Amino acid sequence: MRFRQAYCVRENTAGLIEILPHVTCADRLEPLLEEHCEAPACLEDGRVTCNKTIFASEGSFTSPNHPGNYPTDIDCITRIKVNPGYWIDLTFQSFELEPAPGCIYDYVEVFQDREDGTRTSIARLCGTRKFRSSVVVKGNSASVLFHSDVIVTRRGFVANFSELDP
Ligand SMILES: [Ca+2]
Repeated sequence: MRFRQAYCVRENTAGLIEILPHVTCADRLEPLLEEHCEAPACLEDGRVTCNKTIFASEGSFTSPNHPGNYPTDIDCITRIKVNPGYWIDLTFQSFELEPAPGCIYDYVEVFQDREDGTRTSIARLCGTRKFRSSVVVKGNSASVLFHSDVIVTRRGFVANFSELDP
């Protein structure tokens, strides 16, 4: 048996794609500009293993299948939560994604998540970065969306995060 995990996304008024919790999807109050559901591709073992939530003061995660190439047509959301009152320092120590102007094909997008459920895009990254790249999230909750389109893959990334005393 193969399992798929579906989730809903919408484009907000700023033109950013937001991932909606199922409960919000089913019982939303505000009309949406656009809404559709996407089912990520199944991985080899039949389970989608790339969505996860990490509650820790520090940790690391990688793109799926790293250091092998990531799969095509996949979306992974890694939610990070550190202790209240701290910020998040997110550092990519290895980063190799399909390059594109505007990062329209494959990308990593870092969001700051707020307590009221809103989410702000902080950075969208793609291509190859030879040096460590850091993104600071000025809050204790973040989501990192990794997206790949239907063709061309690379090795992906290794990301480390730690809490930052503002
Ligand atoms: Ca691609």
